[in-house]
Amino acid sequence: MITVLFAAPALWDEYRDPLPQALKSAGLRAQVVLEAAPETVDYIVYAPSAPLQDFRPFTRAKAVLSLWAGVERIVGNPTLTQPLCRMVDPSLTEGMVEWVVGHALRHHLGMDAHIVNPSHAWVPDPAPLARHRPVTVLGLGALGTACAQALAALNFPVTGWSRSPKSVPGLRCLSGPEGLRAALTGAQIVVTLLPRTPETENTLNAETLALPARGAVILNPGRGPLIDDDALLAALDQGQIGHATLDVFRVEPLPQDHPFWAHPKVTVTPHIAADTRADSASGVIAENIRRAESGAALLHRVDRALGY
Ligand code: NDP
Ligand code: OXD
Repeated sequence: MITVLFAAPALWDEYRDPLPQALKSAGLRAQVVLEAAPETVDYIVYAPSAPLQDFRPFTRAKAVLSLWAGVERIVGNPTLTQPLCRMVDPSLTEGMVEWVVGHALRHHLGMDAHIVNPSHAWVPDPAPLARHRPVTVLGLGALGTACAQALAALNFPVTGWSRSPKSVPGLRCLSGPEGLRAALTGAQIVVTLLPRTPETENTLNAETLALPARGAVILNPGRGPLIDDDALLAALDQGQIGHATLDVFRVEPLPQDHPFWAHPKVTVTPHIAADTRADSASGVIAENIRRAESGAALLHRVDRALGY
């Protein structure tokens, strides 16, 4: 019998049925528990809300399986010696594609001018075709690649940027610190889907925010620290950046007195770009446990040195 410790009690109501069911469907004889003697636990399911911080007593655990894609709150935990896997799940990806495409189209089509038009102004100002609006996606991982491909399928010319070189059909792919400048220069929509690591902090700063086309739009569903808040506010006030739609922040919930809330060129969404859904995430967890039990390599393993 495999013992799976569900270390995210706040999420238990959502996972109580689908997780045991998914383990059973994967052909595993497993029990999912909220508490257990640490030395009896085979796998740990983790979320940032988990009270569990000391992984040392879990001497038998073969993996820590995160319900979140972003692992910045656990990756540096010095007590964690077990392999760490992040969440890569088709539903999460689907949700992110919908958020990114929806917000990109809002700005591309200039929808706001028609949704709020109290003076009933008749100003025919059609949007250019998507093929004339360059988009840059920073981060070409599970989420960034799917979003970039969805935007490219709508004919946006899309540039993607990653740490290591990549080749993705339909995208212009650039990489490394030297590729960032070219990736941002002239972009009219910039999407940030990088993980939070020491290297990605303030990727968008006073210098790099000057590179996109004047009036460009920033969409940040990645992590708050990818952007220097003060530099963004200055770029918005100067008109260099036309609008920022932000889903993630340095402090969440975003404090009531943060200037983003009241800024006319900022849209705040409350970290809802993509939700981990229990049904599909349970299948991902079960598949990884099945693999580990059969001696196969774990999927979506985090590189502790890289931090993602
Ligand atoms: P991945 O790990 O699959 O992809 C990360 C991408 O970022 C990779 O392309 C990677 O490059 C690139 N990258 C990492 N470091 C650097 C660097 N220093 N310079 C350039 N590129 C870099 O992550 P996901 O796509 O699954 O998720 C991305 C992030 O989205 C998560 O970390 C999380 O913060 C956020 N997220 C937000 C959600 C929300 O609701 N707002 C929901 C889920 C995730 P390479 O390909 O070379 O490794
Ligand atoms: C995640 C998130 O990382 O929801 O999964 O932000």
